[in-house]
Amino acid sequence: MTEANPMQAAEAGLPNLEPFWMPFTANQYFKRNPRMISRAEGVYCWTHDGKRLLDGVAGLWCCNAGHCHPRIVQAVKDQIDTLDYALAFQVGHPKVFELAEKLTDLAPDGLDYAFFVNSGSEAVDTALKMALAYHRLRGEGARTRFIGREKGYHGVGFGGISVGGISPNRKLFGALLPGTDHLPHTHHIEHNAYSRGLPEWGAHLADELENIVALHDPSTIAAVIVEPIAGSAGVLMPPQGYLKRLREICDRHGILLIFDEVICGFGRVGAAFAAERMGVTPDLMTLAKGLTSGHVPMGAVLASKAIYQGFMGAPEGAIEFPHGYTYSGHPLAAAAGCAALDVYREEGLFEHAHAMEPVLEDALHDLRGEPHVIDIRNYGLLGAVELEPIEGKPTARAMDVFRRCFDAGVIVRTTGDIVALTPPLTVNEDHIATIVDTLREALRQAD
Ligand code: PXG
Repeated sequence: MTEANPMQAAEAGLPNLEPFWMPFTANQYFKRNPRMISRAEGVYCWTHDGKRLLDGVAGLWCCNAGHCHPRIVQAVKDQIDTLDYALAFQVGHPKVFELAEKLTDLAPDGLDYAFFVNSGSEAVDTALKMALAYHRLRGEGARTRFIGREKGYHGVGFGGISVGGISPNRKLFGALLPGTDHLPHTHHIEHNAYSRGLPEWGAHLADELENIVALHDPSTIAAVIVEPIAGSAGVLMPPQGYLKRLREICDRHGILLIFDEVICGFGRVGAAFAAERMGVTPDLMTLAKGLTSGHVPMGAVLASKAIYQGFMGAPEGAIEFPHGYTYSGHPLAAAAGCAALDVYREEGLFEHAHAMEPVLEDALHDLRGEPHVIDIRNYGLLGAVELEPIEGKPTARAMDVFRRCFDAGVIVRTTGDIVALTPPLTVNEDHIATIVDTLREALRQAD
């Protein structure tokens, strides 16, 4: 074990790094090689020692309106001066109702109800519980299974890792939710390398759902959950027609379809939601990240009217859904959410993201032929460059590229040997050129 040295940290003007157990981080490496961000504005962040970085990943795919957006910051300041907290159960406060209306207005037709939580992981576990309870209330209590997908990421709750399909996130934790199964993933660069937008090959992979349904008996399946575009596993686009086929199969068997749009939502795909742009509406949708443009933690589940009404048969006075969190719909988060949705609309950020899509696409695909590159893919303001791994050292090459980009003033994100780009929706042509040129240089220098 390597411990951080508080003396060295103090000399570098940093706090003691040892006591904080960092999430999804190589703690020992970080504490010997800290990378700290202490300020941010728009598309830029600054390190504790004053170095400016162009943020190519909008925080962690969340600060869609850019960092410290003045209107969102002001809304949060105004809120904390007025109401810090209101009890969330059996009592309300106005901002969260305002947000529910704004959010359901933005949502695809049919998703008319919003339930608020504090993160994407909570949104996923909430949606899974809604699905189970909905079926039980309809007298179909045998529907207890969930179908996720290989390479899916649905956060880190027990439900989320059970339906998720990223093995390192599961294998340390033993028994998970019983009765889950997984669709095959759709990542096939042998067919789809260098696709621009949604790949042409692979809609038939959705038909595997029919086999899984037949295997388990449809009457035992509560819901199918997928990310329209898988983010964490490396920006994997659904083949053209794939989501529509999933929707048809779910409808045929009375199975609910959940889209996890924690990453895809709020303009990332050049529209409000992937469901809207791809023309497929789920029964439940999970959201977080861009909901407040990352300024305050918040997640949400959008539900169809049928699902909401399924709960409302309970006698008046009874709690219809015994679920919620102390901080569900927290006033600061609700204020940030209202301001973020206003900013997205009034600044036309979803339209801007759509307009920037071809710019990112052309810039990224121009990296074809650079060292180690084996695939490039893009959709909306989501892009990925997949690298040939170093033999025997998976992930090392992409981490090397990440560090080179960081040192050259650009933040990218890596997963496996894939470099992901998800800039704030406010980026312009010059920002995109800087990000991609920096990445090109890093690829040329990488091991
Ligand atoms: N669903 C999806 C699709 C996600 O991408 C979650 C749920 C969980 O959200 P919370 O708020 O509980 O973290 C996520 C989160 C990355 C990365 O760079 C991705 C996420 C979080 C942090 C890093 O791959 N996605």
